[in-house]
Amino acid sequence: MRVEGNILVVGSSGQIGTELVAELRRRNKNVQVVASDIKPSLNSLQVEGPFEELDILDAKRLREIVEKYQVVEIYQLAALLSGTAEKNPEYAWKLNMDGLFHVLDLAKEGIIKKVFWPSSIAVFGPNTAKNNTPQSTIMRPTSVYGIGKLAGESWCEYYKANYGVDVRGIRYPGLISYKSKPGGGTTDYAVEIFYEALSKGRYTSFLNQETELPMMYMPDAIEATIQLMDAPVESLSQVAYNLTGFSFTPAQLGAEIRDVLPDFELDYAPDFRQKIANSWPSSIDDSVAQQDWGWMAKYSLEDMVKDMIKNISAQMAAR
Ligand code: NAD
Ligand code: AKB
Repeated sequence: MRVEGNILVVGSSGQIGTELVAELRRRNKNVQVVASDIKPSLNSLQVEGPFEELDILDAKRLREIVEKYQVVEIYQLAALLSGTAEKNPEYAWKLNMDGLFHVLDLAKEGIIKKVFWPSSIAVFGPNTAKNNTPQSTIMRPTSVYGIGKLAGESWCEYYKANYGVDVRGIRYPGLISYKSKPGGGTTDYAVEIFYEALSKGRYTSFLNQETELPMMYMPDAIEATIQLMDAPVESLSQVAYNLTGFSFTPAQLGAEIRDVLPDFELDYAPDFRQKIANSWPSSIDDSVAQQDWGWMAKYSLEDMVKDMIKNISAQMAAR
């Protein structure tokens, strides 16, 4: 894998960071992959390698860490996700935007050579075509989280066009994983359901049965992130790429789980996250990512369900 200096992952104790740090360390034995978060996690401390406590709102401390480790590449993952952001819009805007600026400004100075900043399907809104949503279309997000992601994408384009910053991103769909729990998003039900199915045999979904959303299994998301960061800069036409694995509704996911656990029971009690989900696409067209950097997801819905049940069962048995 191509990396010309040390790497910093900000927000490393979260759902993506936990797995990304481990995979970056596995693939880059010749460089230091520094994990950092406002809070350490058992996972990040267990994975061998440096960890620094960092509040991304503290630009001075960020610079100190970058200088200490001679970092040239930053993955800026620290954020409030859609559900949590809706409960605290002012702080969500501050964290999600200022965190990005602190990293982009180091890249503008030339200290950082490459930045990864994740966007989301939340950039789309209720006026966007729901099915097979294209890369470029009407956006107009209605959640505070989505407004921040769209503004962030525009700032990334601005820094790229005006200061030559190499910044890359993915509009991740809902991510499903078992190594670390999700951090307060609208798609979190699709992870919680597995833990409850295996521990209680039943689950109450906070989204209604017909809410279809785009999703992806975490191994594909990690692979995509690393592939995008490895792609030649000349091949990239976007700062934030549409990406998808598969789409399903809570009812369809329940039926897949029932294929493995026939007694599983599912009911529905939609809460405030239903409104957010209703404003997002049902399925995503990721053909631009396929064309620009050869993206292709590996996991199907059925593969993901079997793998989640196998791994969470093993975790529970080991307790
Ligand atoms: P997460 O909530 O699981 O992790 C975020 C991490 O950031 C947490 O460990 C938290 O402690 C840390 N953090 C919070 N405030 C911080 C601060 N001030 N300074 C430093 N660290 C701080 O989130 P995630 O799911 O890993 O998402 C990472 C990024 O990917 C976010 O930008 C999110 O919007 C984006 N994304 C995630 C998904 C998904 O389904 N997980 C989908 C689309 C986009
Ligand atoms: C969330 O639900 O907030 C995230 C996302 C799709 O951005 N999982």
